[in-house]
Amino acid sequence: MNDIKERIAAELLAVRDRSLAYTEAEDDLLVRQHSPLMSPLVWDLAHVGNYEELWVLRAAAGIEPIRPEIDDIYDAFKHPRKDRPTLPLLGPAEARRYIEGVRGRVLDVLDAIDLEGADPLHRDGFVFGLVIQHEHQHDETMLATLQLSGQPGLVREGDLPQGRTGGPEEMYVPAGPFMMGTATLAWAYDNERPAHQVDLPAYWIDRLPVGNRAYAAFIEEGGYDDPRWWSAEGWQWRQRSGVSAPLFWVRDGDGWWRRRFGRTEPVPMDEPVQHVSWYEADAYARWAGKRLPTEAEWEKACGWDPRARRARRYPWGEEAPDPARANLGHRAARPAPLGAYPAGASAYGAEQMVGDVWEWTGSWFQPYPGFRAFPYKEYSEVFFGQEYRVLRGGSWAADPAAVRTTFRNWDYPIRRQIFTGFRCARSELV
Ligand code: AVJ
Ligand code: FE
Repeated sequence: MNDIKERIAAELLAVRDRSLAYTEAEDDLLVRQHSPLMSPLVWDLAHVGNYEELWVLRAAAGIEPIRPEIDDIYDAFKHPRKDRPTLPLLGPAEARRYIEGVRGRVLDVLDAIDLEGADPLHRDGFVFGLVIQHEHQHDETMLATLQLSGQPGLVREGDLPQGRTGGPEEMYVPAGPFMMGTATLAWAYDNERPAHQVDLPAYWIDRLPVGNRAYAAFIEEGGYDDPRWWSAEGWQWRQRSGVSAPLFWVRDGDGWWRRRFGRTEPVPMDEPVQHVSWYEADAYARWAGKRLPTEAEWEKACGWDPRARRARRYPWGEEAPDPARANLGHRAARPAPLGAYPAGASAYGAEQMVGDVWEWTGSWFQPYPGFRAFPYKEYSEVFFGQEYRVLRGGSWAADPAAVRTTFRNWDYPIRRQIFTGFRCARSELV
């Protein structure tokens, strides 16, 4: 096997180890629905195998279906999450057997495939990148499910670097064009293409994500009760939901506590805030005299190298993420403290743009000019419009395989179970 094939095999193994680790629990925990927002864990487990069967075995290799009768159950578009516990799902043991059977054949396909072939699914191992990133994204979703369930067990206390205080609050990004999206990253999704030039006026972007201390000040100063800070829709949501703090926060006397995978602990004031909706992020930004960055502003501040006039794969350059540069891959079950990654700074000096928390942007999830769906419309295209807001950067729970400066994630503006925070921006005063 050549280097690329070995790398693919290693990534396939790593993501499967991860999925199995998240589903080691007793059957009852796996088949139960912990929240109507989420699938039972055993659905995600078999779904990633079914997706792998559909794309690698059937679409890329032309192999006959193994279990066509279960396709319907694991088609995310046929059954909303809230209905999934009522489906005749494979049980945990059967799901594990099924995905292992698929995986065995996938490794045979990998052995035989021509990565320089004409088929765009084969070329550069695209179809393997597709299933690896897909499974990692479901693993992150499973972590959110487990966090909602309140179960202990997934708190990993990997070493995170210390935070660092001082330094500028905002970084200046001068006016000028940059290239948004990618023309060169082989495993990028269709929604990251094509690369296109975007010319932005000058702006300021926060060096760091908004922290819990600043967010708590917004709460203390009545931010949740003042419609001035909220969009019309956001205020409606605020009224209807009764929300008055990030999800999983509990007030105790004068202090704030949070629930994290079954533990209750004081809110660490020096961490980026997470579990806030887009509406809360938007309101905070207005209270702070700022706004959310547009998606283009976010990407330029993160990935553009103005000296070399080219985009970087990661804020710091091309080298793969490591523990000194970003908090990714569920090494610890939390964001790192603010200022922990000076070595992970972007060319413009913005920090913690990759890892720690996903960041809400001010933009709707829309196609780039010249977008072409590949390999299927249901990955990105059906979500374009004015329903979903773009999230960028990846959280502590995102794997490096599914993180890069051009990677786009999206969700409904009311969602809070995801590992999401934000940073602010503002236009240059003229
Ligand atoms: C890109 C995270 C919004 O979880 O709905 C998983 C990824 N697509 N299976 C999602 C995805 C198909 C997607 N997000
Ligand atoms: Fe999926």
